[in-house]
Amino acid sequence: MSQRLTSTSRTGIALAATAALALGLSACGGTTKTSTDKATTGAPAGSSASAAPNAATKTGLTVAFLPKQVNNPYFTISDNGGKAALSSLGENYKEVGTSSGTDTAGQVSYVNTLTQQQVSAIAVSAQDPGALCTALKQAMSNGIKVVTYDSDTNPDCRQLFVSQASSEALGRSEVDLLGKQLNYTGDIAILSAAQTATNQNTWIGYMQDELKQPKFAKMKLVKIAYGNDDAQTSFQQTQGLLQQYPNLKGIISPTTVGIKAAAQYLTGSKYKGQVMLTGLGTPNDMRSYVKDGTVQGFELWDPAKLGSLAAYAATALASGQITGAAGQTFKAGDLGTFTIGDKGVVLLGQPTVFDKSNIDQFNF
Ligand code: RAM
Repeated sequence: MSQRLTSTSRTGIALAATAALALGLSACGGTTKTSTDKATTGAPAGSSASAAPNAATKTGLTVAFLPKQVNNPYFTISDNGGKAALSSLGENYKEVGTSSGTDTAGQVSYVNTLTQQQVSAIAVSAQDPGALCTALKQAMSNGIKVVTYDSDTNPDCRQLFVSQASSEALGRSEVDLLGKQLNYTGDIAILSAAQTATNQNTWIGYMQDELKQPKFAKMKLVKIAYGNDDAQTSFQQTQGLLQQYPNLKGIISPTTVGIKAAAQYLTGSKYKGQVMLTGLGTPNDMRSYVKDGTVQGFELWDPAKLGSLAAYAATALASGQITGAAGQTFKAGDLGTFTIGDKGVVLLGQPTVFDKSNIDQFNF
C-alpha cells in the first residue's frame, strides 16, 4: 500500500487548510501566526498554532474512529457515542480497526489508509505510545487532525488526548478499592491488557506508587499478568495467577475484558468470595458477578460520553476553533464546555464506583 498522497492532493489539502485558516481569522478578528502543527520537543502537536475560536463549525467533515479493538464491547459503546455526536453536528462517521488488542502494525496500516482517504480527523485509542507516531505525524502533515481517546500516544503524535478521567486518580483509587475489600492485607496481582497499552501502563504506574503508602504495607504486588484484552487469554491468566500464588487475596484488572474474564473464572471456582476482584468494568458485564458475591465493587466512566467528547474535539480541531494548546475551550453539546489542559489533555470527568447499592441504575 502506498503511504504517500500525490503531490496534487497534498497541494489541494494545503490550499483547503489555508482557506480554512483565512476564514477562521476573519471570523475572529485576526491573528497573524501561521499554523505549523509540528512539534519537535515532545509537546502536543497543535500547541504552537493559533486558533479561531469563533469560526463556524464545519459540516460534512469525516471523522474516523480507530479503537484499540473493534470487537470489544467497550469500544462499540464509545464509538457509537462518537457516531451520535457526529450525526447531530452533520458530520460523517466511520470506524475501522483490528480485532486484536495487540496488533500495532494493523493500527499503523489503518492510519495510513485513512491518510490516503484524506479524512478530516482521526480519533484513535493507541495500542502503544510510540508505534503509531510516524504514521500519525504523516497524517497531521497532510492536514488531518489527530485526537487520541482512551489510550494516548506520545504527545507530539497527536493534537489532543481525550482522557476518561485523571490517570493518577484512576490508578490510586483501584488500589484503595481493593485495600478496603481485603482489609489492607495479602498478596495481590494485576491482570492487565496488552503489555504496551499506554492507558493501562500509566494507571499501573500510579497503582505501584499508591502501594508505597504506609497503609498498604501489608499488601504485596506479586505479579502483573497480561491478558491482551482477549477473553480466553485473560481467563487463563487468572487461573495461572491463582495456581502460582496460593496466598493471593486480590486481583485488580484495569480492563473491561480482563475483569469480566477474571470474574467468570472466580465465580465457578473455590476462590469465589475469597479472592477479591476489582478494576474497570462495564455495569452490564459485571452485574451478575456483583449480585452473586464474586465482586464487591469496581469503577468506570461512561464510554459513550468519552466517544462523544472525542468527536466534538475532533470537529472543533477540524473547524479551526482549537489547535490543541492549553487554555483553549470548545463546546461538546450536552456534555458542556471543556478546557484543554497541560500537554493537550482534555478530561471527561470523574469515574463512577459501582457496587450492589447502585449498579442497577446503570445500563451500559
Ligand atoms: C478495555 C480497553 C480500554 C480500557 C478499558 C477500561 O476495554 O483496554 O482501553 O480503557 O478496558
